[in-house]
Amino acid sequence: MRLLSAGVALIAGGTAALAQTATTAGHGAPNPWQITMQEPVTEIAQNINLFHNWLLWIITAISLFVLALLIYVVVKFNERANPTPSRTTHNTLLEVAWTVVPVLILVSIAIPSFRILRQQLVIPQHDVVVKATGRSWYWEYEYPSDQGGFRFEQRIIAEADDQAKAKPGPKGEPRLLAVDNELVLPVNKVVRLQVTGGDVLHAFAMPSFGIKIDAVPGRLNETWFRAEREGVYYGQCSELCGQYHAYMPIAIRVVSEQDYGRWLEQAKTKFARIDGAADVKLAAVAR
Ligand SMILES: [Cu+2]
Repeated sequence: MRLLSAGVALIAGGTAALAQTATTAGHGAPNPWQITMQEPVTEIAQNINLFHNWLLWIITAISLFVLALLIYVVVKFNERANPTPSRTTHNTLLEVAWTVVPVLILVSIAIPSFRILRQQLVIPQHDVVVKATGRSWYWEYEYPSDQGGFRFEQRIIAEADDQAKAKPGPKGEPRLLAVDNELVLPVNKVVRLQVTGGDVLHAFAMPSFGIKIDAVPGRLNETWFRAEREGVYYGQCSELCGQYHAYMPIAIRVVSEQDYGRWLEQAKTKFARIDGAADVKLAAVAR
């Protein structure tokens, strides 16, 4: 009985802790003991969640159906229950059914799958453009000339000499996800995200936005998002890229339009300009 009440207290405590983490950590990071997907904050992430749940129904139904068939066969057609085996080799109706039904199931998976893929890759009229470059082992962001014209690096918070010794951020940001410079973007605006690799393959992944896109050297991949809630959202490099692959997190702070304007003004003076560098490169090409 004592064990039972201790168990109940543990579960209640765990639920309270979970609720507390959910409110303090915002919507953009995994919670302890979480088994569902991260809370979606874009329309695409919501559609991915719905698609995931639809697939769960389908695979559950198929698994139960196959299990029922197996049990039926074991019980009905074992040697004892069925001493004279049937010599049937073909059944046209059955063969048509087991071809047509799986085709219909696959079509019901393919339609929402391709719809989401199209939604991710066909970019609507954008408000902001940001270029993310994956490097070993950090991210670099560029706001092009008409959006501010600066660039900065985003690195994990760690002991100065060792990336692998990741620390929680100064404001209690989660270890392994806390970064020095967050990527700041406005809420409810279409952000066009350009992704490339600076040295080897990386991948830009942000679960609560429904984004995972490869960062390939020499190639510019594009996608987009419109975050519907302010907050700090965390993601990670999702393509094995070398020794410190696990230590190049992504942090996006989504803020109101006014706060974004204020941050842009500061960022223009704080970070390195790219306008000059771009002009020099163009001049070199012209020559
Ligand atoms: Cu990586």
